[in-house]
Amino acid sequence: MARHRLGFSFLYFTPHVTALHHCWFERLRAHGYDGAELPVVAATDAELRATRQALDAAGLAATAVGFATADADPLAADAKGRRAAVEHLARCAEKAAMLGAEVLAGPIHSAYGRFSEQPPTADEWARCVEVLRAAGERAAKVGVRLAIEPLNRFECYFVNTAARCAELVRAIDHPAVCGTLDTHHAHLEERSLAEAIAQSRGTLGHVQLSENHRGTPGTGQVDFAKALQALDGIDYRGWLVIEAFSRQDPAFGSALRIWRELDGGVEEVLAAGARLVRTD
Ligand SMILES: [Mn+2]
Repeated sequence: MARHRLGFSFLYFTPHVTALHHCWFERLRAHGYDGAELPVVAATDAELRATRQALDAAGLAATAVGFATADADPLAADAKGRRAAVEHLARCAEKAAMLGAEVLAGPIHSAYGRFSEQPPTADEWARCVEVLRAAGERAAKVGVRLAIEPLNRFECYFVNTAARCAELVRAIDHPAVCGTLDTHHAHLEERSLAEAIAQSRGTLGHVQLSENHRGTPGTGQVDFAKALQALDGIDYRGWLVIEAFSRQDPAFGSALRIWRELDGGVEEVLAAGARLVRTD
């Protein structure tokens, strides 16, 4: 199996990383991780500079995670809203670049948590293509790729599957725009994880490994060995980021519908995540 760079998402701790969280970088390194996946939407420039310094000191790289918001929605019917979406995503890409990240993943296709209560329309598709192409052009200028993440039906209505994400990436047709696959969402939406990955050939730029229950990876129903094998089958060379959620930040935990303990602590999650990927 190809050796992938292994990351750990700090959304486990918080949607807003500050110096309080930098102590975990050394633990990631100790467990064999190559990088941290860091949320950028709420981060200030000063925080990003401090985080970059702490990453460098620990010998870690970064990937970034962001999302589209209600006032910066790529699907907005008005041109002003879509311009705001391009600016928001361009700004997220700039923040990613400040961390030294080359990829910004997440649900950047539509405002997180907003539902039209209807299936997606052709007009929405056209707006999304236009906005993400323009945002990709801006991201390319700072050396960042936008990696569109499909979410399950309970978190979004616009991109639920790998096939639709691949179709969207092909329609956008920009070298700085690619797709993400998160095994948690795929577990809910796909007929087969292997088939979903095969359908992502040529468009997949980022992978998040996450359990069906969002807790310690390897303790649930997701077949990670099969996913890794399928990723080798499409010659995937990008990051593998361990994504688990908790109630360490109670408000964020509630927003993500985490209502119980899903793990035995961060050390357990870090070790289990590394074990999934570092079989050599
Ligand atoms: Mn994810």
